[in-house]
Amino acid sequence: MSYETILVEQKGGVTLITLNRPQALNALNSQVLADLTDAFAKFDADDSQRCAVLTGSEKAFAAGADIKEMSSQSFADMYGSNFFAGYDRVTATRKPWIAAVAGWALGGGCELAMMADFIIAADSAKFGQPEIKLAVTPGMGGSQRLTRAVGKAKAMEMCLTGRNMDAAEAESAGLVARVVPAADLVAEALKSAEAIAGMAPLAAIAAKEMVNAAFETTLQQGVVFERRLFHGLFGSEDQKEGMAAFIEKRPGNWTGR
Ligand code: CO8
Repeated sequence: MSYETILVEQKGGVTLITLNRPQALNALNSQVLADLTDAFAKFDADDSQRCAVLTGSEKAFAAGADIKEMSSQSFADMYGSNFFAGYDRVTATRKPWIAAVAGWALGGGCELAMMADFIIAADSAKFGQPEIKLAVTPGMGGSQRLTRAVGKAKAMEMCLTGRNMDAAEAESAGLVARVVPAADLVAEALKSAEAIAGMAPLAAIAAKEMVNAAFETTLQQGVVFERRLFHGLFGSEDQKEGMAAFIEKRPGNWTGR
């Protein structure tokens, strides 16, 4: 399947999606949204695919929503079309996916990266929510996900002043899982994705669901949700296989059942 604004490759059980609008530093226009939602839906529906990596270029993961596309829009256009609400379909992806970020991840680019299950950053990565400089605000979840990731002080400062965070600060603030040399970014992200793709698929989805529940529930509700999913995995063939494989000192052979 070929797309206008992204490249999609399958590498074993891992889908690599690369944003590909170099002339606009991967700015997110409506075509990118259409392409991404289709690619993520196909990834989620394909039983041969277990984890995805979303990346950009060396210079930019994505420099934001496309300002040229948005500039002349009216309130009625934006509100009437529920502009960019389609990204909810990306966040509804059930299988795990990783954002591999080099260069600029600004505005909607930072927000798209934060939709991932985790971010691996190149040492060149720069994260920011500069929308205030355009007399608007984050609109793809940045005020919520950035605040949950790094806390109120840094999120408020970034949203109010437009200050960027470099990779080292993003790691120490908890925005990214780890920082790697820029030259190794995609290889490192693929390595993590391959590790996830090698896990029993139902357990991987359950782990993702329960960690995400931590942001939606009280501690007690979250703990009960986790326990119920844990109990539920004992209804899977892979749980029997996984524990037998441990006892027999051999690798597990998963069926996804
Ligand atoms: N939109 C459209 N085009 C862009 C964007 C963008 N966000 N960013 C860069 N480009 C284009 C430039 O216009 C330029 O094109 P051209 O050559 O035709 O003039 C090309 O990409 C290269 O950019 P620069 O020449 O500016 O490259 P520099 O290396 O000098 O600078 C920067 C790189 C610092 C990243 C700079 O391009 C920049 O500041 N970009 C804008 C960053 C920004 O403000 N992002 C936030 C956008 S608003 C947003 O994301 C809202 C999200 C929420 C939407 C939710 C809707 C519900």
